[in-house]
Amino acid sequence: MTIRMTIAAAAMLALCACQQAKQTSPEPKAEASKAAPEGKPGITIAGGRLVMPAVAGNPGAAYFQIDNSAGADVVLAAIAIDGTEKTEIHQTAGDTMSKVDSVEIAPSTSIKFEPGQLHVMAFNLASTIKAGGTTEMTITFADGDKASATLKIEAAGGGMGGMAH
Ligand SMILES: [Cu+2]
Repeated sequence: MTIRMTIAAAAMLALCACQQAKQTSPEPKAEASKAAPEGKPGITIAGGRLVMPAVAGNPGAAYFQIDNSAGADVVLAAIAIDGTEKTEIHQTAGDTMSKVDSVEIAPSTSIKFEPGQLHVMAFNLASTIKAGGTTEMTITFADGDKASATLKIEAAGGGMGGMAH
């Protein structure tokens, strides 16, 4: 009798522990999917465009605006663009541009990637990247979160100046 009660009590304890664990464990993160663009709470990406190089084989350049209305700093760590082999974040200063490893966006601020300033160089464009089309950009933040946005693909020299490398 005593033994049986102990086992029953242990089983109940185990059940309780299990239910508690279920309640406190965070929701699993959704898998990356092309059908459902990813978003990061408080982060808005607008005006995304990818400008084709004037000379085929040269890198293209991507521009967009990113707003941080989250209550904390977010750090943009990497950018991937469908149909490009790799990207680099660059900052233009005078006649030169240098690679930037990460971009910090303070709370309640926005940062513009634009010609002659901060921009994304996109290397080895696939033949699917054509002016008039669109492609997907996915930003990875330092905390591992991602946000994606559609980029309009524009022909070279869209009135905003070229990108000399
Ligand atoms: Cu550049």
